[in-house]
Amino acid sequence: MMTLTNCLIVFILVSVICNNGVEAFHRIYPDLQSVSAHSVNKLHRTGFHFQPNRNWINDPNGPMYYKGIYHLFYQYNPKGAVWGNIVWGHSVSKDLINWKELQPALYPSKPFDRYGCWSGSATILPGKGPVILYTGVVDKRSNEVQCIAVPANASDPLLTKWVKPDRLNPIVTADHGMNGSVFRDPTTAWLGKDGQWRILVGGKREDTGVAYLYRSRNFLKWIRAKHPIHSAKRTGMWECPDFYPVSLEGKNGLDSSMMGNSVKHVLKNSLDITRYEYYTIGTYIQNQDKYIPDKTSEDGWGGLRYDYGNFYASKSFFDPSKNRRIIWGWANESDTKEDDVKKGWAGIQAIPRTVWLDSSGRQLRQWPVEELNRLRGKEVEMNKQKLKKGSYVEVKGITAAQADLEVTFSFSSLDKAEAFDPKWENAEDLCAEKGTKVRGGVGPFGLLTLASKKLEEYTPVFFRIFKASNKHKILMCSDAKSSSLNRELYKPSFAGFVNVDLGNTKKLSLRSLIDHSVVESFGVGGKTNILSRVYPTLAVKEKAHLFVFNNGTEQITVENLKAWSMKTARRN
Ligand SMILES: *[C@@H]1O[C@H](CO)[C@@H](O)[C@H](O)[C@H]1NC(C)=O
Ligand SMILES: *[C@@H]1O[C@H](CO)[C@@H](O)[C@H](O)[C@H]1NC(C)=O
Ligand SMILES: *[C@@H]1O[C@H](CO)[C@@H](O)[C@H](O)[C@H]1NC(C)=O
Ligand SMILES: *[C@H]1O[C@@H](CO)[C@H](O)[C@@H](O)[C@@H]1NC(C)=O
Repeated sequence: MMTLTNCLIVFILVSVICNNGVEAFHRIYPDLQSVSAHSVNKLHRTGFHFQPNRNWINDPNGPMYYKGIYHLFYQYNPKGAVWGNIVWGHSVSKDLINWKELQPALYPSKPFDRYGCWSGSATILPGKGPVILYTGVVDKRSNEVQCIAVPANASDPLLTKWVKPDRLNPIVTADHGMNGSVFRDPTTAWLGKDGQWRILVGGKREDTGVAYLYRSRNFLKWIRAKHPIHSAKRTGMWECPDFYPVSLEGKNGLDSSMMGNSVKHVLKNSLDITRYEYYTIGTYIQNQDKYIPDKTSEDGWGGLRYDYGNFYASKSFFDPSKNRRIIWGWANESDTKEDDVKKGWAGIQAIPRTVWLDSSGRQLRQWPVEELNRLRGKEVEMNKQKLKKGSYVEVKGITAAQADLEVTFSFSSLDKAEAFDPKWENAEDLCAEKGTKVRGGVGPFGLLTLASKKLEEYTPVFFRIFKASNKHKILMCSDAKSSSLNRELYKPSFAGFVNVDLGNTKKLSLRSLIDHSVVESFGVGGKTNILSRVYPTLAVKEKAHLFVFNNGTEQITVENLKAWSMKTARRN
């Protein structure tokens, strides 16, 4: 007898096979997208990472701080746990951690967004209040236009109701010669010294990724600049561009319109081909509206990443209440569509991260917003714990499935570091090849998170140090290979290199946020970050364990480790 679930699986397989390719991720599951979530399976739901009460979410949209309230919108399917029926879900918070879910803010209601209200951004107009620019999908062939929505009542701090003025919309359409089906995701606007507002819209010309620039004097009538602000060959569609200034001094964030000598700019794009995000740091020449990445900042998929794991379609905003810039990023599931339908939900947002320019000027750093620390409960510590080759020690006394942990490891010598083979360009391949099981010289050492007691399952987050011709190469991995006994999962060996000089200090630090089906890690003060989605079968709830380990010949010392049980954030 065929159960309902089996029927669903057959439907999914058929619809996957028959889907001969809209955009890589805008996959359509006609049979599933309106299968409503009857119940929500809590086993792997997060305790403090944002997710709505049920159903599918993807990109964070229009984050902002307004009248004392943080607003987060997100691509949301109100009818089911796979992508489809896309509206702007809306949640509000006073602290970026505890959230209240409101009614969707934008949903298809007009000819210019009949087939979807896709991603976009908020801009707060001085003296007037917020406006939203978003992508409307006008037809089944995914022709996209840019639209404007304004609050029905800008005095309402919750901004519950939004209107889309007919006489203005759409505000931007693809010009002749542009491809309207790859034309989306308007940025927050910034105001130039010449009194004109500017926005970017992501696009593609043949295989060249493009960030189109538009200008407006009144925010209503927008004209495309002759040249895009930037483009790069062989990078494919640029989704969700983000463009903002960072300060050369200190960690403070800047308003998007800030210019001057003490400022660099960041351009981030989400590459639809790889489904990862990349950024460059560079110079913005405003009178020519040109952005030139620094020589040390590469365009495309050899470039820098916010996160070397599961993190996409991110968007930043300036928070004037604490003078910081914060980025939100979406982390999709690593399980199957069938699992998602069964569990009634899919997609989370990463912990909001403060972002600033590293003192080297060559990369960004990120750190969980300080408000997260308020969820820290019971604390345990470990000091000067020696880890010989092959040893592991349990961090006991906290809820290991819902925890925050900060640790500093030290070692006295780098002599035993393995030689680095220059052909290991790809950190992920190297992590997959060596993992935690191939013994090394200095490392692998780090954490075993979401581990079952006898290590049938675990998600290791660790470092491994190599000696290259003129310096050391530090690999950071978050390896999902052994994370679950369930075979039907995507289990990548996510990894990145960390740019750090070990010369004097011989120390490496790590912070990991562990949250049932997420391990979100920040290496060396947020220089290299990796978010993994994992679904243990044994290491769940109170059966999850946490260890520190060393599988290299060089002895490692846990200088200091602090770990906290994390309370559950309020979400209703
Ligand atoms: C607008 O919102 C404010 C603040 O919530 C409220 O006092 C006012 O009555 C609202 N105006 C309308 C027309 O609803
Ligand atoms: C426009 O882009 C879509 C999506 O990449 C592609 O399938 C289509 O062929 C493009 N159309 C033209 C005219 O280049
Ligand atoms: C450490 O290496 C040994 C030998 O390869 C292996 O059996 C063991 O599983 C490794 N430890 C971890 C935590 O992977
Ligand atoms: C998240 O899911 C995995 C497994 O299905 C895909 O391989 C990724 O491409 C996907 N990521 C995004 C950003 O869509």
